[in-house]
Amino acid sequence: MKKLLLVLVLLLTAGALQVQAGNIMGKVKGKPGNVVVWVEGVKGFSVPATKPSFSQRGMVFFPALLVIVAGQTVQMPNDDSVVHNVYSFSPTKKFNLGIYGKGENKEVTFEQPGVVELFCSIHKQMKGKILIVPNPYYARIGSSEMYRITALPAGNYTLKLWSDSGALETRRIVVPAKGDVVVNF
Ligand SMILES: [Cu+2]
Repeated sequence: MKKLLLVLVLLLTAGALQVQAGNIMGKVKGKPGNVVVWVEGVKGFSVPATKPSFSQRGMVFFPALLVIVAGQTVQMPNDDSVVHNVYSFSPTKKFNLGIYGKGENKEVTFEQPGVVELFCSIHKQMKGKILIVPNPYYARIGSSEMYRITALPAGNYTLKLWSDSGALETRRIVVPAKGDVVVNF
């Protein structure tokens, strides 16, 4: 009898600890430019340990738009045979890496969410953007115009849509403990 009780208690505890998670999916139509959808207000996630690359290659920034999670560090290697001087005046993150040459790499950590515009003081035509989202629950919209953000803890959140052509939209959403919520833009 005691053993049975112990088994019951263990089963109940395991059930309570199981995270209830749902998915957000939908379609984004007719938004020009690079479009990103992300969730605000998520608690209890870890920042990816990877260090994405935002390089100088062929006299342009590559990629032209990089999306990262707040707290991530970005590598900015010079893959050209000429020197560059990468800088940002954006309030989200101001920095100036100084002049550096072929094969050299510098790293920048972006602590807060927002948009950072990057330039090179030597080559005025060089322009790039880094979008810093608050957590790993985001999706870039590809040519299918579909997106899916999975395994989100159940709860109330704000869903944001951003485009580098200027669109910014906000939706209040409720993520169920199981299954999908559909949000179209
Ligand atoms: Cu340059």
